[in-house]
Amino acid sequence: MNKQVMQASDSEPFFPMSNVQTVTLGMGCFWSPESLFGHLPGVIRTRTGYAGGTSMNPAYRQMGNHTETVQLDFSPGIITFDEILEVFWNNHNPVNINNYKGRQYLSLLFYSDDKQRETIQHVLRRRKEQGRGEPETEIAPYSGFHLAEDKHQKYYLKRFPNAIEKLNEWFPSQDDLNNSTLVARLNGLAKGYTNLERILNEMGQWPIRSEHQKLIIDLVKQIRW
Ligand code: MHO
Repeated sequence: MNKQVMQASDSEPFFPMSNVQTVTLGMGCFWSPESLFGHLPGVIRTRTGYAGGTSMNPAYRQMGNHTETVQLDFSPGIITFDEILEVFWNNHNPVNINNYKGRQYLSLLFYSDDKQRETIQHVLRRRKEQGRGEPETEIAPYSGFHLAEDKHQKYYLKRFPNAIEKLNEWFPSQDDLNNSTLVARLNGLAKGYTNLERILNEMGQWPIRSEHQKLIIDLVKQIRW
């Protein structure tokens, strides 16, 4: 593979930066939600981190009053905020994670603007009408996010050393890896939320040059799982 042909910066981000929305979610241990959301078409980037607290410089061993969260950048033309919220509430039980490990694991939802706040109210009303009750989720305006340590980013994908080795050829820095849509999808694959065929089909729709697309598809096919 010729690294000169394509650097990570040529291929990423795969989507225009305009009209990208961000949301920050707490659903318990942040490893799984990063894989869950990472597999969804329309989710552009995922990262794990600490949010919601006031203590300085939180880290995994020193979380203070922060909570494990996953932060998503998504393209609302492909996946709406409403759909993101359904995935969020359908995939954890806010009652069960409260009171467990203090504030490390909480059901949290940090919205970015008034429009997101209105959508949250709308989805909550709809779910109530459907008899799904009022979730015990702390809902608040976004107040910051502290990126978690490298080993907590794309945690399930990192269980596959050959995948990381191959991907490092294209995404040499941890930042490149963190910000990659492809790496987010493969992290979903590593946890069993999607399969290779779906990822390859979706990649066919990505707005990247066809020679780059071919090289990325070759790379993905070479990975030994
Ligand atoms: N200690 C738990 C959760 C880790 S998560 C990053 C485990 O090993 O599964 O809180």
